[in-house]
Amino acid sequence: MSVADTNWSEDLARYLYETGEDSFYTMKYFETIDSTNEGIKRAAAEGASEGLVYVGEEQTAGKGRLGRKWVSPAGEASYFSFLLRPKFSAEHVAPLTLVMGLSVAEAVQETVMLPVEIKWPNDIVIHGKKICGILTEAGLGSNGLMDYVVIGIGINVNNKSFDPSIADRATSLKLEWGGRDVSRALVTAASLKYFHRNYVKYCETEDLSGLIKDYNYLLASRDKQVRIEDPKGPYTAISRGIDKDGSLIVDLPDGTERKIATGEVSVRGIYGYV
Ligand code: BT5
Repeated sequence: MSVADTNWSEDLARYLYETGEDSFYTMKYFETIDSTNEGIKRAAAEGASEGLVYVGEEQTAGKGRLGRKWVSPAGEASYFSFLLRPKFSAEHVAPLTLVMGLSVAEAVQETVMLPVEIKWPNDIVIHGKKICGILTEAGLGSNGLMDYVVIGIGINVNNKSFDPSIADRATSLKLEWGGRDVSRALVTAASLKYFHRNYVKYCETEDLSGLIKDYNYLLASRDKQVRIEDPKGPYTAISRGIDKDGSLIVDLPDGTERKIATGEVSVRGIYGYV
């Protein structure tokens, strides 16, 4: 099967239609955009509805977390962001990044025969290298509920090489899959499909209870030793998986359990990035 994807936005629109996901998502494609997250935020300010998806062939100012940069050349990868208008309060927003991570991992599993894993909280890795980054941003309404949430995803699909500054930790589906081309439209449509499914589950309880099992199954560090880069001093522990709010539960050497909140510290495998 050929998966050449020169008209990939048309293919993406078709896959969303064929899976019925066009009832939730409305897609808009840009040859070039500063950042799909910024684009969705602008649309949100103008009153756009939940489910609006911006897809960029190229981003001129792709963003990571904490002001970091997301390398976003044209022609190889998938960059997309979408708008949610959740009816819950701010504390329920952070775990949505984990919901998205799980959804991308499921989509990658469906698209290629590769051992995909999640590096807590939200990096998707294959053979120990990062293939996807997720950036969630939110704005609060005057009533204390969320006005909007934007989830932005960058998936390295057909990248053949990476800038030396990230080459040791970044990879693409193509590089890991013996040089085969992978359809950007398929993996993007599948990510949106799984997110929609998982988001419905998330909204039932407003936490991860219905998704913990699926998430922990794909967690790279599960039952392995990890190094916790605590500002008070690093320590090692055994990772046991997440709980319903997305915290990582670890067992300390003295047998006690500790809960690590997302964003609090970084957790690494003891032999490298994962
Ligand atoms: C992330 O940040 O992983 C979130 C990235 C989100 C990107 C998407 S693309 C669509 C949407 N629009 C945007 O503007 N952003 C979102 P963080 O965990 O902070 O990781 C950033 C770090 O990953 C950088 O400092 C680099 O070390 C590395 N990096 C940069 N570009 C990369 C790439 N293409 N592949 C793998 N690693 C990369």
